[in-house]
Amino acid sequence: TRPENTDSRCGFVAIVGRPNVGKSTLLNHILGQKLSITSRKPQTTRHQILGIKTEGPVQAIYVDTPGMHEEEPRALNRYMNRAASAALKHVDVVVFVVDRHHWTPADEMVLNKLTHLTCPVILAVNKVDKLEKRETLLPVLEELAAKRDFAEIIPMSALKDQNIEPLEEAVSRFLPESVHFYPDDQITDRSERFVAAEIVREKITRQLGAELPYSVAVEIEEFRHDGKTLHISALILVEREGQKKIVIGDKGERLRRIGQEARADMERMFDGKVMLRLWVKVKRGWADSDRALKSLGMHD
Ligand code: GDP
Ligand code: MG
Ligand code: K
Repeated sequence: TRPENTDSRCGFVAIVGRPNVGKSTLLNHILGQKLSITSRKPQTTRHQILGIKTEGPVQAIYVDTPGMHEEEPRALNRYMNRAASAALKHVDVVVFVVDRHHWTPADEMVLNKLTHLTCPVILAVNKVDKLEKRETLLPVLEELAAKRDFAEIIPMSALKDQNIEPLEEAVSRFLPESVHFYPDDQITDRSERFVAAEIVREKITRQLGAELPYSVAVEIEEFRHDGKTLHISALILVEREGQKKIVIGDKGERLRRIGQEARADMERMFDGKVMLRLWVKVKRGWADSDRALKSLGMHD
């Protein structure tokens, strides 16, 4: 926190949008760090993540909501929907991310959840790098503008880092005057353990793609610094024996690759030598059980 002065601003920013529009990619670019995992598969963001960006007098605290999507009977999806709605209640600005090339029923659903919000909603029209003709953008923007009274409409590309700065400027204009809630050098409220687990989960998702649904959880069993090296043991929980085989791969090759890639990221993130050990265990039906979710720390 800094002493109160008139230009000091601070507030919460929710990034919302259906799965796969680029919310995590955007957050990662804004923060310049790998805090929120991204992949081609929807629903990879299970937790509500705070990423803190302080620039001079402005501190923006970003909440990356899990993808909003149709109700599904499984406990995991119920949890994700609750988390998504809860995230919107106490924010100062909402960034609604959509894909420039199609508006879907899922976008409509997210828009409906924004109906009663009184805070400004900025529409971020993402993936404009995929536009073949620039002139096709204008009619799309006009069509989107008619859907709600947006505070700003900003075409951008999270992936190619196009127009992200104007988006951040728009966000900071809508943040209230306030002292900063976090120290200016803090980038997340998440523990290093949490970040370690997210890194492992990202590598699994990237390696396995469509072979594995979102039925993988990672628990950090050991996180210990011995003065020279950071020792991390992570338990990978899957739902079925067959999934365990897939994660481990032929002669352990896949698990080894997941470990190598995760360790490289961890050494960058934690700025030092990391010794990483991975275990795979079958925990039957964990995605179906509310109790199991609670034991994994995923409850609201
Ligand atoms: P989320 O589910 O909304 O968090 O979406 P992600 O950030 O995980 O992104 C989903 C996919 O879209 C990934 O393959 C990203 O690389 C891709 N993506 C995100 N932003 C852009 C963009 O601006 N342009 C293009 N071409 N792809 C993007
Ligand atoms: Mg995401
Ligand atoms: K995703």
